[in-house]
Amino acid sequence: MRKILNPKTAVLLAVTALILYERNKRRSPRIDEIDYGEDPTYVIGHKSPDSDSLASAVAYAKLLDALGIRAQAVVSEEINNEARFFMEKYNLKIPEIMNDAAGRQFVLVDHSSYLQAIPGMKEARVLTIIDHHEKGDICNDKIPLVKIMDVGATATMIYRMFNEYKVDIDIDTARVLLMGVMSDTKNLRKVNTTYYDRKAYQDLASMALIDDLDGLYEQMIDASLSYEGMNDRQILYSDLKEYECDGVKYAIAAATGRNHEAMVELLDRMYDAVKADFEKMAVDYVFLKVRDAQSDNMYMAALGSGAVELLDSIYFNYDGSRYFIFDVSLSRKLNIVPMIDLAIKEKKNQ
Ligand SMILES: [Mn+2]
Repeated sequence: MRKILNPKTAVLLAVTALILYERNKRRSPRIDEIDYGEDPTYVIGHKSPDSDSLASAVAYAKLLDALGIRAQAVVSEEINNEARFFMEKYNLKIPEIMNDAAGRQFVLVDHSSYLQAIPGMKEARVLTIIDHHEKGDICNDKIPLVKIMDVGATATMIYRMFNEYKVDIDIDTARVLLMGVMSDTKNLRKVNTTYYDRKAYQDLASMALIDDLDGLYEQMIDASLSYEGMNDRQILYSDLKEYECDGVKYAIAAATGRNHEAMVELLDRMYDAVKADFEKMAVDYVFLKVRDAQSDNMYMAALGSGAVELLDSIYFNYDGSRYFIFDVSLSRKLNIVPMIDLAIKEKKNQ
């Protein structure tokens, strides 16, 4: 006797088929299934490029290349001293700077929001996003591939993709990816470090043929704290934020020195830069805060009429010459700004 499909089973099978069909439609494509068209594809990280952004862009362009896709890594601005130190130490090519995205097509690594992207990204075509931060406002359903993973470094995700696509990692790529993982996980010491980061770090270290990773990391930190090649003004503006309270405008510039001497030197150089630039800065007060990375102590200085008195009314630690001396380091946002705002208000009420 011929078996006839029971109607209930038939409906169930049809629904299952439909679900599988829909799921397959939404499945992420392989990266070599994406239509890259005729134009070159640029791979880029976020503004103020750090080691992980640089590493991810360089390595992902390599991966695309190995899969037969014409791709070029670029950076948004000059890379920082840490990344530059690493690239120069291992004779690696630093990508060109690109600062207008309009009309071009991109793979974005290590960022997914317009605030972090180079100008013109709204007028660009985004083909892929690979990131380890919160999903940003660039992400949408029209982008063929969006990969977000909660790991310590984007470089870790890209290392995993080389394995997924069975692409060999050459020594230069292993070194570059290792730089990204080391930097973003603080040599595996940062709390964001996952199992995948440790695995990537271990595997890449053996491919990179580098013996003393801890020593290398120390050198990277040292480079990041060197401010080498920067003039006084560049140091002053490298991390300066402006605030306003009751019509009083002020700026707080921050920096970190690798030890006590470096901290004092940085503060003095920034102090000179403020003296030269004070009129142009168009604020009532400028406060400087420089941390000593070795001891975690902090020095501050204050410029502008009444600025020293104001800061001393908060901390009572003015040394009478130039410095305010702290044996802890305070957060600009959490500790210093609220206290300065309070002092400004109190002064007005006197
Ligand atoms: Mn990163």
